[in-house]
Amino acid sequence: MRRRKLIAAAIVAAAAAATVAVLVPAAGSAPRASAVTVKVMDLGTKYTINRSATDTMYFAPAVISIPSGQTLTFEYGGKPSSEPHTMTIVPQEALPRTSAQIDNCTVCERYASGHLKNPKAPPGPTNDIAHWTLNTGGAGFDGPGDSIAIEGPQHRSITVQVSAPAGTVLHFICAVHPWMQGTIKVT
Ligand SMILES: [Cu+2]
Repeated sequence: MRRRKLIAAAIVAAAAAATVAVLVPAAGSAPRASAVTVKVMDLGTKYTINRSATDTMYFAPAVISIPSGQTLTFEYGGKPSSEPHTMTIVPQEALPRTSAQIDNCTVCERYASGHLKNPKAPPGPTNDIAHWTLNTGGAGFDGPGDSIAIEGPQHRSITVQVSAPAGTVLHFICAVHPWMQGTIKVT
């Protein structure tokens, strides 16, 4: 699915693992849950001549806490670019860790190719994202195979309900840029 070539010799894991506070106290009642937004930050590519290229794209925040049943919005931070991104739930043990695994992200293909117009063909200009939400299991984000995508100004934002029960920890990845990874803690 990847668009910008993974030419990076050195990939900066820029995922600042900040945790978002999701409980907003309401006057005279128990704390009230609020929705959460995850943005894609894209600080572009930095080159060091004859040395390396670093592609700086990351989820912000990469680690979120959200009450079960609340909504999660995924959108561009800043101006939407033509660079597509996904938030794809995968099993923790399937997350790519090494450069080789990231270069050849089999789990990305397995869990996110359903976004494509033709899931059986490689992504490209004639086989772009056509399905913005993939659902496996129950409705909403509750386990591997659930995935949402954004691409350009026409699809700059998408919202999904996190339906997994409290106590669940979901791991997600951008299938286009597999070094982009994060965690959803359902409370
Ligand atoms: Cu991405």
